[in-house]
Amino acid sequence: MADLLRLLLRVAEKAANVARVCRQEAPLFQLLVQEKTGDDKNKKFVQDFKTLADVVIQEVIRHDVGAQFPEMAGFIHGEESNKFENGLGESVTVTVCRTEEETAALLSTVLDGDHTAASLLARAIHQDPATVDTSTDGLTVPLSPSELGIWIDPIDATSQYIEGREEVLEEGHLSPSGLHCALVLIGVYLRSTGEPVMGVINQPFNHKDPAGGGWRGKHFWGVSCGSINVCSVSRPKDGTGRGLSVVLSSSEKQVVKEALTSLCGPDKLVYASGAGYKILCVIQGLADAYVLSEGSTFKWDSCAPHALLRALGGGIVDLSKTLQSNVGPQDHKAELTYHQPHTECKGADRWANHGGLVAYRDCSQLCSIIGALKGKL
Ligand code: 2IP
Ligand code: CA
Ligand code: CA
Repeated sequence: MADLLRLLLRVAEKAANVARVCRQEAPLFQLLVQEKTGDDKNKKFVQDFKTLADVVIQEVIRHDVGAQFPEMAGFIHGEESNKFENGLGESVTVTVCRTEEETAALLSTVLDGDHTAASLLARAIHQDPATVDTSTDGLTVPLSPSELGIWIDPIDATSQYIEGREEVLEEGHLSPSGLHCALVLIGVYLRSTGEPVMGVINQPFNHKDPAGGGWRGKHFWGVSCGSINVCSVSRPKDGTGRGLSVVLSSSEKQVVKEALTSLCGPDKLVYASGAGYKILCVIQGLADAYVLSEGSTFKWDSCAPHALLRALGGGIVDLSKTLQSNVGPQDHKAELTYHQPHTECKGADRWANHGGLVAYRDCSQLCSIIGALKGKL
């Protein structure tokens, strides 16, 4: 299934192009950042456009993967629904059509007849992305499409995407907020066990082209399946003696901050936006772990980066299950899985990571964190 990986890298790059186009092209950008003033219809329209960027990206991914792997078509899930109500109260199903013109015509009905904006979006959807350098040659993945399902978060950290603050990233340095926190996340899991087996992360706004050609992205991928564990990011050097560093949401509970300060020291706790970006920081070694005590992330947030962490020898556990369990945190029963909804819940909550989570690269560091939090939550 190395061809699935190559397809996901390509389609994630296409998704990143759509995300960049929405910020770069004036007619789309104005819709994205327009102040929410004016009458209700206008407010709703602006709100809708923000969702539309997400919906369009998710549909592009779903369309392209379903076209090449029809066996997967019914198992490609994401954060967004493609049913859309436009400013006139009409219900429109957003799909990728056969031709660019047809897609533009369909999008125009969602965009209340704004043909310019619709054509710009349709062009990005139908354009082949620049070839992504993947170095996946020689990789074989012993899985078949009929065993797999997919979780998509078309844009994670939407608030950072819309706010759009530009940061210059320093190599080896975690930058807490800004456009670079917005990520396209595509995760693949095994339908039978829910294990994450493949993940692609595209960071559409990694750096500005020095020659003035706008934003350039960066991509990351990983495969973890049986004895095959490959990741585009090499395992960061062991920082023994350096002390443990943990990344948190700025809205994390005070008790958690205090317990982790005792464990790591005050300057080893850092805060960053975006659930996906925080896990990416752990993957890249910019932090050792990400702790979240709330159920505020979903399967589409964690599936893709989880596969990369597993390929590096780490993982993501359910925090509350791990705290309750008598067996050690390495017990794989506490690793997050992706195939079963919480049937007692409604809507997005069916797919929430209810118990919170800890994303880690190193099991012994996970043990220290669990030790520090035991009895505190
Ligand atoms: C959000 C986004 C938020 C995150 C939240 C996610 O996804 O990643 O940034 O909160 O958990 O569900 P925080 O930044 O506090 O970690 P989206 O942007 O897709 O809604
Ligand atoms: Ca998200
Ligand atoms: Ca999202």
